[in-house]
Amino acid sequence: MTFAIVVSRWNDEFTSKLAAAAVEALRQAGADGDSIDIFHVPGSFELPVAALKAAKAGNYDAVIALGVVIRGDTPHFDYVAGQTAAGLMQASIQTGVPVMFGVITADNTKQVTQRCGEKSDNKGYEAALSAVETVDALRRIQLRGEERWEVRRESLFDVV
Ligand code: INI
Repeated sequence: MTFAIVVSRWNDEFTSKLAAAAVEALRQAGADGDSIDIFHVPGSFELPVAALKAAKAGNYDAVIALGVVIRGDTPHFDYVAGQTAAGLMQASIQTGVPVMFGVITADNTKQVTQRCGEKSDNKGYEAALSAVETVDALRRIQLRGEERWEVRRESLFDVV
């Protein structure tokens, strides 16, 4: 499996931990260094366009988008968080390539810290494992569908 990790530089002290944990999870799942590419973008708002580009490149089985959006005093949070989530889903559905939502949306840095810990306490780690599981599920769906088509084709052939 090959993976693109797109990471926001905004709140870099946290997003770097998400990226490190994502790589750790992928390596533990059997991915080697050559099968993981990491790309940085300025903020979470730019994650969807980067994820779409990676998904369209055709060389990645999954894209893992990592960011941290923290609520402030203005409605800015709602626009950034909402559009980031919607854009990532759109990139995934539009291309058929799984795009993982490894974006922490939080009210404060304490909540963020709790989600940047070790293994399952880290949103990047969790997103990476979800990527592996989803790629595997999609491959099994594809194979099973092809097998079913083969069975149907053979039965049609018998009739003719
Ligand atoms: N980007 C984030 O990833 N997290 C934030 O908390 C954040 N805040 O708070 O503003 C943020 N803003 C930048 C935004 O993602 C874009 O990079 C910027 O608007 C340029 O398009």
